[in-house]
Amino acid sequence: MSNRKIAIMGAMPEEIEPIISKLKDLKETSYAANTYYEGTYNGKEVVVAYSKIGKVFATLTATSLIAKFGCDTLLFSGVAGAISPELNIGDLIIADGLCQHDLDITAFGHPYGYVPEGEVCIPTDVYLRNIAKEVAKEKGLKLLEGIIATGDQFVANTERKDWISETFKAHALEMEGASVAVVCSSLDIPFFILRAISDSADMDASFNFDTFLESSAKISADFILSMVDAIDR
Ligand code: 4EH
Repeated sequence: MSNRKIAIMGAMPEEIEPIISKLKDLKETSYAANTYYEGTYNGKEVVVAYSKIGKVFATLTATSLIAKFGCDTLLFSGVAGAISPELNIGDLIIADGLCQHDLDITAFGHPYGYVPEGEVCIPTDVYLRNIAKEVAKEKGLKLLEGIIATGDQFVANTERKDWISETFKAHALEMEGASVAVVCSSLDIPFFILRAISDSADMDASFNFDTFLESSAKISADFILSMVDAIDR
């Protein structure tokens, strides 16, 4: 049995509710204008929170989970807009790397997504990715692996989506993952980003998002809980 303290983070209440409802020994703590749920899942210690939407809130929550609550591993669960045509609503994607599609100091000759002393694409933990592949195999689920692009925009147009696709070779997009990546890589905490597709970031995105948020969030949350069971380091 590992004695790790695993952070499980989402952005919206719908993304973490299916996880909180399965915890034991639940204790709620208010911190930094948010609620943190400490508990156990099959004997493993976890701390769960939703950040609220976007990069700044996600940065605050990831930092708090690590620096205030003492988590030493971070798993993100949520939904995303699809870029890759291979991804349909409800499909799962794990990030091999995260980039910020709205970060732009190209006026100084830098590439999109880059600032000095940063990285365009921050890789996720290989051990956690391998656990995800084992879980997917066991459950007979399709699991895509690719770059996920993050920005403070709900993308609902194909021009922007195609630009992100070409510029970052991204397979999916959302609004929090790269923040978690910056925080965790800076603090040397192994992290993992899982997303189930809720829409395709096109003109139907807001309608599909509202329709599929709950069901796709649950697909991602259930998978994350199986990963918690499988983590044995
Ligand atoms: O946390 C935000 C949510 C949308 S904004 C990012 N999440 C969902 C992932 C996501 C996404 N991000 C950018 C799914 N589809 C996306 C897309 N573009 N097309 C939101 C949602 N509901 C109410 C208010 N804000």
